[in-house]
Amino acid sequence: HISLPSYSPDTDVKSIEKFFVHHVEYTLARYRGNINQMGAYRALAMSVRDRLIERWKDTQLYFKKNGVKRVAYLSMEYLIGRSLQNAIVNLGLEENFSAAMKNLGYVLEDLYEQEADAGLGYSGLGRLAACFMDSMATMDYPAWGYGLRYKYGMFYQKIKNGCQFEYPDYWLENGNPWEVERLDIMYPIHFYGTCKMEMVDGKPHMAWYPQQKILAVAYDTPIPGYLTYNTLNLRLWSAQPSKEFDLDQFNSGDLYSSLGDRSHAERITAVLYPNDSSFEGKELRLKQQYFMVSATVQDLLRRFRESKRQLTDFPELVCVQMNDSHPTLAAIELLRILIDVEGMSYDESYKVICKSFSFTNHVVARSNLEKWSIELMEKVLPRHMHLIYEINHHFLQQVEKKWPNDQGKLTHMSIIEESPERYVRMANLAIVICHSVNGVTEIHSEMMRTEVFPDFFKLWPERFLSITNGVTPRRWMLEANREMSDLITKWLRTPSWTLNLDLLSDLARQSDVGSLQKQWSLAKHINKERLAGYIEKTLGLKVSPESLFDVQIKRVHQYKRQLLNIIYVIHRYTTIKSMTIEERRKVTPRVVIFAGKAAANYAIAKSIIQLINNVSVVINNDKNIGDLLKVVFLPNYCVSLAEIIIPAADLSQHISTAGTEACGTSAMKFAMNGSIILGTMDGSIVELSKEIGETNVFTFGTRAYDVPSRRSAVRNGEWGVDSRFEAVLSVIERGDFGSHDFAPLLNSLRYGNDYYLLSVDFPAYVEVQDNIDAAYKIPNLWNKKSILSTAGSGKFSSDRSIKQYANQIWKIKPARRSGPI
Ligand code: DL6
Repeated sequence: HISLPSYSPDTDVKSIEKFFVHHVEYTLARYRGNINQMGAYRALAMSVRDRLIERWKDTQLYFKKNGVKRVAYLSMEYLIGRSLQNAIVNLGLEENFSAAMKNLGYVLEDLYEQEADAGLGYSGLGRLAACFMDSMATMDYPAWGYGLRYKYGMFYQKIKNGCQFEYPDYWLENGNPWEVERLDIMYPIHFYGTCKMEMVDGKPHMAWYPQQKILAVAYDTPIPGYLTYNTLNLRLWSAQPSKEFDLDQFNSGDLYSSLGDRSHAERITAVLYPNDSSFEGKELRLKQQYFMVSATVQDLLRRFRESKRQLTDFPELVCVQMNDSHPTLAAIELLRILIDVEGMSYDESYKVICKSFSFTNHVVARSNLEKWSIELMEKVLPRHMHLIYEINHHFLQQVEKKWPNDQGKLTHMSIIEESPERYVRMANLAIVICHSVNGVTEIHSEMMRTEVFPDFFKLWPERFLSITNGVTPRRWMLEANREMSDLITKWLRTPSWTLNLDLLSDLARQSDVGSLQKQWSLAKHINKERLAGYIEKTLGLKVSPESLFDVQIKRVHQYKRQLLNIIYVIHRYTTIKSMTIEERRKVTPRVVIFAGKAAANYAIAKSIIQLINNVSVVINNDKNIGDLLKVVFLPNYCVSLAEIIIPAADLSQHISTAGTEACGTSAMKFAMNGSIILGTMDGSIVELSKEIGETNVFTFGTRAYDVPSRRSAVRNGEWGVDSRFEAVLSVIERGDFGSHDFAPLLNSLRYGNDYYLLSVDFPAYVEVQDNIDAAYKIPNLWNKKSILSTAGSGKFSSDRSIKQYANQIWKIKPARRSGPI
């Protein structure tokens, strides 16, 4: 094992026991002999947190003393999952903690299970932010994460009679031992009101008279790096009513209104908006965004001022990375403060923001780019709207200069959309004010250059970068898949792959070695047994770990095509049913596993969940089929569930219509865990198949460049639909899978409506599935592909992504604390 030399006497087994007992007795006020598993988890988590806090304070002091440039990572989502195991593993102390807990009568792994997931995110960009925090800490970069402390995270999904129901996820129910409430760090955030032009020192000056003031209180969560003393901070803001305003009403005897104000203020950070639903236009979401960025900018300025340098030097000490366009108002807020509060000129202030800010775009379709109604912006943030107009005015002059008299360019590129309604185009704004904008895979970045923002690319080619996403191997391999991690360490003869994932490539050389293959498939089998146990416990369904575990887990969305998968499952089922006994002997038994949430107001996605569940009831109860085919929908997809499923997958599906998935980071996690990829040439699959080798992944379907012409063929009824596909639609229509009204779902595939090309890709999908069945029958071949999947996944560590951000965009350097100061 690689581990840190322990400089603190507090991390030996006896000290861990002592601190644990201290928290049981003094923090939880319980008797040491009378504590349940949840109590034990909390006491343990708090003793781990104490260790982190020491390191984190020292790290901050170290950064400050050395005057290093820092990056602030701004994201509306952080899909963190659980923290206990991650913290203990990153501290390099799992053995000590395990021994200490054993001495006290607990099993460490059981305590891990007590923790609720911190689900402060819904989509890929939220999990990406969490992986990035781990990598920034591990690689010693001076970084801060900023976001919101939602009281209710991503909804809890229950399935009843096949249908998704959403329940609030009050993840703070048992307290959150990882955070520190910082009542000493609080900023006022203003909304609404009016702006007036006034004369200050003989010069015209726009003054904002806001109407509402709410306080942002910091909650800090230490983020430990892996095997480094460096520990970073994730600062999440929570809304509180401002005392002054309460007092006014209180004094006038209006007690209930003052309470009303309180709950009104707290609403801002009450709940996360799942970002598939159209939150555009929702005032509360706009307030959330501004609340987060205003508090953050004030915090950055406060820390910057400690350096005593001039504000024009801000970009030399601070850079800001915006995770999608949601935090773009941060730049406008900084501009406002520099001009209105600090009295700097527009030009000077504008230079500061352009040098400081950079933007990652996670969206592919132009229609999905974020925009805000101008009416709403003018109401909630009138001064910011003025500044946006001013920025647009200067920007359009540049466009006019480059393309004189080109009204089309002005209309398309403007930050303001004029018709049919007036909107602020947040991505356009972000590109204009940032010095760098990046896509999240090569194919996505190319689409940004050619389809999404082609004119911006022509204007500022140097601004456009591509940085392929990555995931942290600590959580997704070392912690989630201990069996395989130990094997990798053994066969690579070093544990350092956890810090240098490129080392995995050496497994390729050994992929034919029989004993490695044997141990590899045994590790997979153990993980499959674990998942089978979970499925039985959760759904009461027995599945055989001997079957091929075929997994698709992700948000449920039409473009991700879970519907194509379930249509194929029905086809497979009817095919098996029509087989003779002799033919059935040749069938590769499969367990097809789904998990994923649909946004609450996304009716078609919810209908897909219903269909999957209805199909599973029919197939799983068909005695005639037995273990040849099982279908599983695991409810409440979340990080901790993914940690059980991913290591157990033989095959994982990433089958979005080409050109619709910006990246898709789950494929990286699956490949790292030796799952073979079944995918379309979209997002991360393009690069994964290059790294793993095209013959070792199963790809199929329309390529992105052919999508437009096929779409138009479908729309015009010129595409001949495969009879097997149509047969499946008919059995659904006939009611073989329940009486639920699947008509809207079926209609989305017929009459020229098949926008995501399921009918077009179906024949190729069936064919590739046959190839998979055949490959699975040859264990040597399959195991080799599985080992090669892991061997080829080194590029997809988030450490590599972060290094690229640091070198190419942020221009920051690691600052590693070598030990106690
Ligand atoms: O870049 C992270 C992640 C990608 O892997 C996904 O392909 C992409 O869909 C996702 N995008 C978002 C944006 N919001 N929405 N919807 O999360 O980003």
